[in-house]
Parts: sequence; structure tokens; C-alpha cells
Amino acid sequence: MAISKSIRFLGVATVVLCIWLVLQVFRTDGGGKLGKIQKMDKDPLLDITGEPEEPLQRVDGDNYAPDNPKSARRNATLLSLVRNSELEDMLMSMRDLERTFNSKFNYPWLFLNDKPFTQDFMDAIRKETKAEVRFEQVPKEHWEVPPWINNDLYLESVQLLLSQNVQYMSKVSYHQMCRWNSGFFYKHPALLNTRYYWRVEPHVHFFCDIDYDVFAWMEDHNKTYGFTVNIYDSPESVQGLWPETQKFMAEHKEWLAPNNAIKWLQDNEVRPDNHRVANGYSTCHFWSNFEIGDMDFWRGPAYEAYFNHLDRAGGFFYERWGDAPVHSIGLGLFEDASKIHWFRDIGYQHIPFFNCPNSPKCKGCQPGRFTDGEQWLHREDCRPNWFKYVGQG
Ligand SMILES: Nc1nc2c(ncn2[C@@H]2O[C@H](COP(=O)(O)OP(=O)(O)O)[C@@H](O)[C@H]2O)c(=O)[nH]1
Ligand SMILES: [Mg+2]
Repeated sequence: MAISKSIRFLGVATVVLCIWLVLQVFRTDGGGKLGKIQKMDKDPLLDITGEPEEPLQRVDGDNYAPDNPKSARRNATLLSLVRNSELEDMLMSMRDLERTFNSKFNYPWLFLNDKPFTQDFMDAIRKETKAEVRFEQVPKEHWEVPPWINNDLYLESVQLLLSQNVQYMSKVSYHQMCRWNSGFFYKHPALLNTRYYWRVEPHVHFFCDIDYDVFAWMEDHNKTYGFTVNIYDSPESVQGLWPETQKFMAEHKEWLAPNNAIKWLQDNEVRPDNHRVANGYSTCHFWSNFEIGDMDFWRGPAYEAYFNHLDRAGGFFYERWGDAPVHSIGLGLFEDASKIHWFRDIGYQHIPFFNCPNSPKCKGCQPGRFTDGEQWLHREDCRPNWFKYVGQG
């Protein structure tokens, strides 16, 4: 009797131990740390990719019809800054996104431009969607070179950084665009009552059917920012960005999120040269030509103060700070890393990089292919660091 009791006890203990071990193996370590990978030997996009975790909101009857006043759409818009001359490229992006996502969900499109849109541009765009479309101009004061930028100093910096092969350095409008995307787009009067946006550039491709409402997913899963491609930047273009960031952080330690992604921002193991030239910044960033985000983060006090600090420092002109590293550093420092989501299921291309999942929902891209450009471009993939420090969530 005594023996069978202890055997029974041992049996129960073994079962409990097994359950505990299984739970440890599948443990997600809390939101966002899901699936950390120490070393990316194989692209995770080669594994079958499904939809992200439930709850997912889907089309049901007319709940997403364009003219339904009680539609299930969230407070969100598709958003493009674009020039009149880019009409054909914009139509190409739009056709892909309408086919894969928006013909089902009918989110409004907002097109912005520093110049007035031509009638031809507006007419052609309207033909591509049943959803509401708006065209607005960027306020002059959001676009103009700010008065504290010294033109002689700018021209000197252009000479210096062109000699270091910093692309677009001499194009003032490119600097203006990067500054506007960093700190102004979400202040446009037409967006003031909108919370989520999906940034869409001309000449990009979307490859996979998206059958759930991505904005509802962001809101229901408490996400701030979604990306597809995560890469290194040209370190010469951001030499002063990290030192300025450090100055700002010395004054504002209170804004550093407890679960931040600073290790991703500071990694010096994989690309030590980038880290050295960029004075302590890995140069890793979310490639911001694709963004699905919550503008309340950009509008919050931490990012706003950070942007103003950078803007005053002048690096949007004296160097070529892009909105991608600026957004990424802001998110990596001030936001909980679990609120940043890799949309592995959204097939995407902006030349020369891809996010191409292995899924029956995708057509027209090769699963796991990171670039169709030159071989050396493969080293530009910074996902291995993101997966190592944050995870695949
Ligand atoms: N309206 C307007 N849009 C611009 C200007 N410069 C760039 N853009 C837009 O800003 C985005 C990024 O520019 P792009 O030329 O694609 O830069 P790249 O992707 O870094 O090579 C695209 O959506 C462009 O249409 C500009 O001067 N005016
Ligand atoms: Mg582009």
C-alpha cells in the first residue's frame, strides 16, 4: 500500500514536471520577446508564415463597406507623401495594396504634397479605389528649411559628406522630406483626429493577401509600430545622431522605457565599422518607407522633445539624418519593445529589399529572399539583431 502510494506520488510528480518543462520550452517571456533567436542561421521567412495571433477582425457582410456609416474601421488612414511626377509609381503601389488589403477594408487614403496636386494626378488616383480619397498640401511652415540653418554651413557640409558618398546630400528637398517625416507629418491638420496610419510610398510592391484588419490588430494587441524590413544605415549620414541622442538622454533619463531596445541600437558586434563611424549607433533601423503606426506615440512628450532637440542641432541638414533612424531611435528608447511588431506576413518590396514570407497567401516574390540587388547588400539585414535582442513578435 505504502509503495503504491509513493509510486502514485512519483507518477503525479513526473507529469507535473513534464508539463512544467513543456511550458518552459514554449514560454514567450512576456509580450514582444516571443521567439528570440540567438543566431539567425536560416531566414525565419522560409518557415510557413500564417496570420498573427487572434483576435483578428475580418470582413463580415457589409461591416467594411466604403459608405457604411457604422463600419468596423478603426481611426486610421493610408498615407502617402508624393510628388505629381510620381503618379505612375504611386498607382503601382496603390494597385497592389488595394488588391491585397484595401479593396476589402476600404480605409481612406490621404495624399500629401508640398506642391498642389494636379487635376490629372487626382483623377487617376481616384479611379483606383472605392474608398474615400483626400488630397492636401503640406503647410509651408512644416516644410521650409528652419531659420536657424545656416546656408553656408549647409553647403560646406554638402561638400564634405558628398566626398564620403552620402547619397542625396546635395538635394535640399530630400533633407526637408526627412525632417518632415521625422517630426511633422502627424501634425498635418488633416490628420489631427486620426490615430493610426500606414505609410505607402510610390513604386513599392505588396505580395500577400491580408484578410484581417491590420489597424484593428494594432489596436487590439496594444501595438505602437509595425515594420517589415530592418536594416543598417549608411553610417556617414548619421555621424552626430547618436551623440546628440546621448546629450538628450542625459537630461531625460525618465523617458527611457524599462523594456527598451537599446541593445539593438548599440550593437557593435555585427557591424563594428558602422558603430564606430556612427559614434556608438549600430545604424540599425526600421525601414520607414513601410510603417504602420500609432501617431499618438509621435505626438507624446518624449518623442516631441527628442525631435525638437534633434531639429535644433541641425543634423537634418548638416548631416543627412533620415526619418528611419530618427523614428527607430525614438521607438527603441521611449517605447516598450513588446509594442513594436514585425509584420512578417506582409509581403513587401521597396527596391532593393524584400520581406517575403512563405505562405499560400503570397504571389510574386521568392520566400526568404532579402534582396535582388548586389550580393553585398545581404549584410545590410539587421533583423538578426532584432531577433536576438527583442524577438520575432
Ligand atoms: N511631395 C514631395 N514628396 C517627396 C519629396 N521628396 C521625396 N518625397 C516623397 O518621400 C518619399 C521618400 O522619397 P524617395 O524619393 O522614395 O526616397 P528613397 O526611398 O529614400 O529613395 C516618397 O514617398 C516620395 O514620394 C518632395 O520634394 N516632395
Ligand atoms: Mg522610396
